[in-house]
Amino acid sequence: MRQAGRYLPEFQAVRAKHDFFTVCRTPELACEVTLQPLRRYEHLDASIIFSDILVIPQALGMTVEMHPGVGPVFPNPLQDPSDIDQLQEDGAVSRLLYVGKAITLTRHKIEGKVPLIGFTGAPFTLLGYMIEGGGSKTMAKTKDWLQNHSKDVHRLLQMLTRVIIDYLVMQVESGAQLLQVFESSADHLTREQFADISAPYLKDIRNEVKIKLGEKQLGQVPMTIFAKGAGHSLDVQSQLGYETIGLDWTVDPVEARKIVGDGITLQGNLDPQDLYKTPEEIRNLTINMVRKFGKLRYIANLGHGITPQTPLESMAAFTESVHEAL
Ligand code: 1CP
Repeated sequence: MRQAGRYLPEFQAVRAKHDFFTVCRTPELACEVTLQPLRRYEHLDASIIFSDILVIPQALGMTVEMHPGVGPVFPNPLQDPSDIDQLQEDGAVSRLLYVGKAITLTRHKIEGKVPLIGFTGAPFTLLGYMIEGGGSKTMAKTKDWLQNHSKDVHRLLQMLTRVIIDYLVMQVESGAQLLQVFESSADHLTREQFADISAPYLKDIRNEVKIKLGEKQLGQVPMTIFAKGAGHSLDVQSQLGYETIGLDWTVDPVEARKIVGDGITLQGNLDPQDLYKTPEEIRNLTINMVRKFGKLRYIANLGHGITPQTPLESMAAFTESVHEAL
């Protein structure tokens, strides 16, 4: 569950005492909030390390703040392509070792009960936040860069790709058992743009991570791509080498399966807003969802992040219904 913690009162209690990025940077706190949903809900089958995709821009030297009720804010976003030269690629992953420490501690504390997922933002999504200075409905500035500074856009995407590869390898060295790559801003891209500025980098990430894990004799871990809003490019996504493709709720599971074939796991895709319905309605929707995906090569999940006001009993209804259906 993306940003799953924020609907839990026990998470809010930790946040009342500590700034968001302090929680990310303090392995004991990151571990504690990672474990909270597992303590509350007996039917969760996996866990995702508490962190955020925006720790990478921070490690490159940018300031990122989490403003309550607003979300992430960059006081000094990239304004001009020359600002790329100020980013500190050297040593970026060494400044993210606290994520690895949180993963190792959490792996020990989970005691094998469920697997622990590591994650990263994908290059285009991170670039968008770095240029917009936070979340954006229009991505107007990013689209201006795509139009007018195409070479610099690719230069920055390449830099982010290099950092992401080493960051993911470090997460596996630290104990992550599956890696998820979030291309959350793909919904701003056309099919042509997705093929140009997202897919090639996603493919490089997958290939290089697998090569580096092999060289370090770390075995292999499955990788998931979640490209929100890129249901128009499932054929392209299925060629990237990821074991799992995450679907948002706009994609029909039966149609998706036809396009990607039988060799790839699908993940998703209940609309998070459905969790505001009654437990009985949630149960019906969930059972119907599992029926459409089928029980083979399937990871039940929401189609995007859970929203902060989601009733606690909705998550119980959702997870229980998944187990009932399986
Ligand atoms: O469930 C968990 O706690 C797991 C940790 C996790 C993950 C996987 C968090 C903690 N963030 C993320 C990923 C993340 N962060 C994504 C990719 C997934 C997605 O598409 O939602 C994105 C886009 C972000 C950026 C971000 N961080 C946003 C979205 C802003 C926007 O543009 O709309 C927000 C609201 C955050 C804050 C955040 N991150 C995580 C939590 C628990 C929160 C809530 C804020 C808080 O506690 O103050």
